[in-house]
Amino acid sequence: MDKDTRLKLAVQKSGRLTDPSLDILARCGLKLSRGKDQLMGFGENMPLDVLFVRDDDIPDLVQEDVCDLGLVGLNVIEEKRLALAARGVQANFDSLRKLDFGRCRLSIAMPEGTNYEDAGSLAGKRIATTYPHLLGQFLAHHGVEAQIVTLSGAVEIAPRLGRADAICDLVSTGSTLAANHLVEVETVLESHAVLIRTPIALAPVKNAWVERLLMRIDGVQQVKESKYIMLHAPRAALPEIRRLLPGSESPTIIPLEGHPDRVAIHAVCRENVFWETLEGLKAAGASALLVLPVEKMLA
Ligand code: PRT
Ligand code: ZN
Repeated sequence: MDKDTRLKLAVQKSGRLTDPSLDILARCGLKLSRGKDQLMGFGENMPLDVLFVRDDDIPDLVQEDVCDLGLVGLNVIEEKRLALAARGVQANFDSLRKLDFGRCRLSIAMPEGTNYEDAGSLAGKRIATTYPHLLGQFLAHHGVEAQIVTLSGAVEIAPRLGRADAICDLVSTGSTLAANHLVEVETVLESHAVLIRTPIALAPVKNAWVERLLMRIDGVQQVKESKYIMLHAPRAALPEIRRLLPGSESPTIIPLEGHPDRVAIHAVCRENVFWETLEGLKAAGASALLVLPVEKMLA
């Protein structure tokens, strides 16, 4: 019964994606109560339960239809897709949404001072990684033959230990590479978190909730930077004002009682409104400027 009516979503139990995943779900309106074992979260106000697992297990859980949905890094998904393909198995997960967290890149890095021109410079080198399939695809794409040294972690110290000449690992700020005297030479994959789902048809109730969740995620992601701006301006300055409003489509223009040559303008700006923009608007004749955060948006 439950299997047919409640969605099951896999989320990383404890790691970089945990807080932003729970945050986006909360912003989508989900109230979760977590049991003592902390392995399951029960959706109190939506038929959606969260299963907390290691990120590497998320594609498998969706693949095996244990979970309907998963929140995981594109790097994990793409590595898994290639690993399955290598075994002649088709990946059973569809990407539904790109999410605006978990940003990083899978890069190849070499010790400082190494001569590097292009991918050809990797020929014959030993490259340590936890992403052998993505690295293999990159090398094949560039027609380079190199030795892939598959490790389960601590990739960044492999060159110092003499186990590799280069590494292929995730980078976000670059400080881990710098601390290990490594420099990035190639980007293999630009990554971010994604929402995946099973391609298997879901019961209509569940499907309807997936659609609702997606609409809410879109709303949440759109409003992040959005601002609602209100101002007064001379009618004659309208074209200039519209040009200055960042990312706004069609502002609402309201006549001002007793001031035929002035109007009030209300607009949603899809980008942040900086002081510089406000100063520009003021210089164009605007007054009574007010910028408000947007909490929810539904197109
Ligand atoms: O226990 P579990 O298996 O669930 O967690 P995990 O240790 O495998 O994953 P975790 O929490 O480290 O990362 C989860 C996901 O976050 C990854 O799959 C990526 O999609 C994403 N992500 C974003 C990152 C990073 N940024 C990142 N910087 N994952 C790992 N790193 C590591 C990287 O491997 C390197 O060791 O951080 C170091 C580099 O960081 P900088 O900032 O020094 O460049
Ligand atoms: Zn992991």
